[in-house]
Amino acid sequence: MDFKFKDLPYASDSLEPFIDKTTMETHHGKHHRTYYDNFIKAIKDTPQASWSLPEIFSKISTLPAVIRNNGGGHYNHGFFWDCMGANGLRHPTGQISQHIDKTFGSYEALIKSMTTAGLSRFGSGFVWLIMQKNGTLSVISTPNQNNPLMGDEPVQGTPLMAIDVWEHAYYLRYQNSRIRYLDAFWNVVDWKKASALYDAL
Ligand code: MN3
Repeated sequence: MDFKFKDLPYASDSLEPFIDKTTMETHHGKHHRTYYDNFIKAIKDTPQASWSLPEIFSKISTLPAVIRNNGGGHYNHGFFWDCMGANGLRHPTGQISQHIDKTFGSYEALIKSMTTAGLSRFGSGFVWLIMQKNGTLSVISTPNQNNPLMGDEPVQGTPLMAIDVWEHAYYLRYQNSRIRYLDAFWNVVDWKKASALYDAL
């Protein structure tokens, strides 16, 4: 596989004031970059160098922790950047919107569910909206750099939306207040990718 480290899909200051420029630059250019570099180093000259990320994640329990942590870190951040945008689609539309209403009652209830999941995650991790194989739309959280594609996660599925709840995602602007960061996130959310992923299922 040709694994790529991509630029942010928007200017690093374009999510201000909700997510600050320094956080975006550090988070993308240092944290994500380090996961990426360490992932590439970890798979170099191994069979995994020719696998796709979903293949690697499906067999993650058989692979070294360094691949889990850094491969997960690379994928999760790449996914997360696309979940935000300066001119994002701030409200889900179309089929995914109908499914959200049917499952959670309303978009506001989904926000509440993802916020609660983020606050309940002890330590570091991610919150996800996923589609399980059986067609159930679910909010889950994963520890560290795990994700819902990993074969040993208790609830697995296709990621549609992600929020990074590691302290490095919010500490500079919000210090220890994860709730203020989670509240701010919905001002910069972009549902375009989630809608497209849903429609492609
Ligand atoms: Mn992060």
